[in-house]
Amino acid sequence: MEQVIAAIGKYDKFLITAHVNLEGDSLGSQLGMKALLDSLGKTAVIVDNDAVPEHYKFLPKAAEVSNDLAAKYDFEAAIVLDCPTLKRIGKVQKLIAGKFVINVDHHVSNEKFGNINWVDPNASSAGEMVYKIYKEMGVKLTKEAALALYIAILTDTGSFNYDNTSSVTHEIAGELLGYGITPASVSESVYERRSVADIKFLSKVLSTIKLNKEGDVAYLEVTKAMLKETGADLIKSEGFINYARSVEKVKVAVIFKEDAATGKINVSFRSKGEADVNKIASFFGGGGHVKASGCVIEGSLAEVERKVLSKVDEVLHGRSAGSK
Ligand SMILES: [Mn+2]
Repeated sequence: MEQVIAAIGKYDKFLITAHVNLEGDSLGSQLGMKALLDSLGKTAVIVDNDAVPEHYKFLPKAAEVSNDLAAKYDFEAAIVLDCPTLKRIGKVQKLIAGKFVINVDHHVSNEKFGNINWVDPNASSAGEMVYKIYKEMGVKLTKEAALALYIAILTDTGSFNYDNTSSVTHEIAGELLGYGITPASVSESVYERRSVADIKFLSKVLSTIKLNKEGDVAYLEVTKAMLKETGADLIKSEGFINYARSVEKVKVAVIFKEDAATGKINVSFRSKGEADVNKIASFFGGGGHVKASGCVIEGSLAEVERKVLSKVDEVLHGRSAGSK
């Protein structure tokens, strides 16, 4: 963290970015970081590969996130938040090529791609790490920054349910609430603004649930057809995997999503108990956390499912791929 603070002191103009498919932590940590740099009188711009999802547009300053990847940005250093690999920032990679890179992340699979790397897998979220920078530098939070960081922590801890939630997480959240944030209204804004199309989409995805023979792996499918039939957006399937994880005796939950934009299959993993799903995702070129990870695989849905489920089985039951 000291190196990050030194770099923040040394440079004046920053570009902030985070991973593709923005969610609560990537967005909240970026907005929190921008507010910090603004408070210090620095210049900072947030540039992301993807647009801010509809249910996060209520965040103050969310409209300032730029998706213009063709524009010229004047900056000396790039701050990359919540990203295990540089590839995860998508097309923003081109914009920051050759620049000084400050990598702040909590993924255990982080590849330390920056000139400075502060990676803390014990942090609940990148938002929590940004909060720690505020504290260490003695910078006062604004209400807007507190809200952004609260959302980062709230969403990455599954509303304080996952085991990355500690007493420290609650202490930080408690302090953030002191800035006049009401948890009920935040929760309503983030989680309770689904459309009927979203619910129909959810019902289609849930109806695909299957278990392996042992009953310790549950998996779901999202097909292009479901999106077409319901008019829902792929991003709305964020969190569906938790239904698979919630099945009794399940140790690993998997969701397979056909991505029409890339023609590939997005695979997400969640684990309950001891299983390390970062290892499984890493095997397929992805990564993440011990209990939550993901990867992108080329191939048909059926083909990818077979490969991945066989690997999960191997990790859980020690059988080699291909055997019954
Ligand atoms: Mn995160």
